[in-house]
Amino acid sequence: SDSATSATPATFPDSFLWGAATSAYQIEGAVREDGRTPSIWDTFSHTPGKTAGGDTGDIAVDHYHRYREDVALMAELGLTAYRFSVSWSRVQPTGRGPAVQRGLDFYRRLVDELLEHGIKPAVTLYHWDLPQELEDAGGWPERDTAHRFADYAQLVGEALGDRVEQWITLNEPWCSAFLGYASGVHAPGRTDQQASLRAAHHLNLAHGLGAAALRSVMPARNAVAISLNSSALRPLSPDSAADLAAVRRIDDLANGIFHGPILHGAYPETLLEATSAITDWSFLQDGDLDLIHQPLDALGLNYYTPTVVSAADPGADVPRADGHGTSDHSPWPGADDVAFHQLPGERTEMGWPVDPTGLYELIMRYTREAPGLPLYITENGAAYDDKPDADGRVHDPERIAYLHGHLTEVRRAIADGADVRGYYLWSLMDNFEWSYGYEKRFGAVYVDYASLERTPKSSALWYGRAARSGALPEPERI
Ligand code: GBH
Repeated sequence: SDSATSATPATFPDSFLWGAATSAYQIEGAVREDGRTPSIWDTFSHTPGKTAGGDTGDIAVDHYHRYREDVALMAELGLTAYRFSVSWSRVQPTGRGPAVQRGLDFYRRLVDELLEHGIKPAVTLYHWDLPQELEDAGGWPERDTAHRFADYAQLVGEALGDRVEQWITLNEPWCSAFLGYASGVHAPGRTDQQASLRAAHHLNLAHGLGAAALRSVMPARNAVAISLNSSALRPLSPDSAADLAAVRRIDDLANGIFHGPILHGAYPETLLEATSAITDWSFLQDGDLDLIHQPLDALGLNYYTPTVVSAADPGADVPRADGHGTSDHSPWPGADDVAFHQLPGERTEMGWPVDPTGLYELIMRYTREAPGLPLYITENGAAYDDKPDADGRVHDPERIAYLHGHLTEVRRAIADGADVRGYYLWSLMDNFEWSYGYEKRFGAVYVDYASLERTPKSSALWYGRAARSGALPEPERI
């Protein structure tokens, strides 16, 4: 990136974590083993027409059986941290009641394997796979789901709190609420804007109750965080007042609806007003904001691409790029007068424009908004059309360039005073990319879906070198 100046130090702090991330449903497979029951993603992926090619996570990359090999690979590459998620329906099959020990044992073995290899585990409790029984009882639009999550958080905290220091309550609640309940491109596939706003509030409540439950059972040294897909927003025309107003509308619906209550103990007034035709927010009860506004030890930012918006006539046939498959339903409640655009220029295989400056902007924004709160980049990465060449190697120079560009912006932010403690590449290996099935490859490690054989791509080797040296190798060196 042009903006990274030569004044930026070449190296990252010694304690910087060089990680990779995954999530349970995307990699584990073994969906019927050891007492696990279906989650909303099992149901959704088995519903015809919901995922590309009808792909499901039934086998995924069989990590449940191959975790030792996967941990060994991470260690060989030189990674120092690994972020994974726990499958709720493996631990608590009905979403209620006591824990299934066989389910927890898998995560105990995984964590022990990581620690033996000197890799620091970070556990995400919820990466979109609600036990189906809880959805049958109403899912996230129901308040009780937040209490069920707190019980589940306590069970996992009791089981792993002695050996895992880094905890993340929820991954990207925006996706759970608005892709799951408004646009319907994610499980459970509902298209009800009012339900999606209720879901967002109950996810916030789940975060707060879950954070408190974790703290009540874990050693005080452990850190509790949340991972948000914070949007870097840009007006289509920077000089247009209407486009700037559209940025503020979407900023409330993308960022403020989560950061507001979690970091500041309040929803933006402008959000409550702009959605008042959809809901009166009567599900927001006295005391909820205090419960949500728990002390946090860190904030996780997931970043892929900026979001460009403009004002549009309501009802006009505007492009609606939600980057997650197509739907006639918008994931933005009450924002039918906003249009979404893609930046010109380079795109990844998802069609997402490459612009590392959005990551710098977000880091600096949250450095200002939450002074003193350590930040982690809990996801960043790209899908490319990777294929093994004749000698079986996988060369992915575009991914190396993507990682180099984004890590350069992280380093620039650190030089400018941001407290970024680590980076988790999305993803360790190719996996089930939700509605896109196995069509999109985000891995630094290539997976042959016939043999399930793993092959590090050149980006994995490049990233491993960065991890070992604490500095970014020149992209053209590999
Ligand atoms: C992450 O979601 C997930 O945590 C991970 O499981 C997944 O595999 C990975 O990214 C890759 O997709 O403004 O309407 O265009 C990323 C989800 C993608 C959500 C971009 C917001 C833009 C929404 N984000 N998206 S829109």
